Amino acid sequence: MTPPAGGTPGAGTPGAGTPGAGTPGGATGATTTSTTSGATTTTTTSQSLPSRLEVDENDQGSLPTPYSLSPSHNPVAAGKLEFNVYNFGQDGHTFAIHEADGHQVQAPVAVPAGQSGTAVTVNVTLRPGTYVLLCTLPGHAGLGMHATLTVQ
Ligand SMILES: [Cu+2]
Repeated sequence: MTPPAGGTPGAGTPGAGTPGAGTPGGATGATTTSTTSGATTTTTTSQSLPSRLEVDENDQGSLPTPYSLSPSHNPVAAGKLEFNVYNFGQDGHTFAIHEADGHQVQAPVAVPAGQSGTAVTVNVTLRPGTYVLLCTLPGHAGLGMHATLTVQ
């Protein structure tokens, strides 16, 4: 299953707010009560969270943490998730998912060097919780190649 080259555009579909088809005349229509009761928007619906994300691995940053692993979205929705992992480094890496306690939920998948234009796709179903995305090669996570992902 090789995804088409060109890379999936970074999600971010702007919320095209469906205009509320203005049916005129309706006196007893749905009254839209705007609940603007605070500055911060609390996440209530998990439906709006993405279930597909990109993960960028790199090994060419600057010291002391030259390695990095960055998910494009966080948090993400629970359930079936599609991780598209890219390697912008010069060495091969892996991609694995652990639970917060270290229990492995996704075995390491190789993400070879040169994998910067085409993603290695990993499909996994995750329950709500906190997970660690990481490269499992010796020392790499310690050099920065890991990230915490919230699934809700
Ligand atoms: Cu690595």
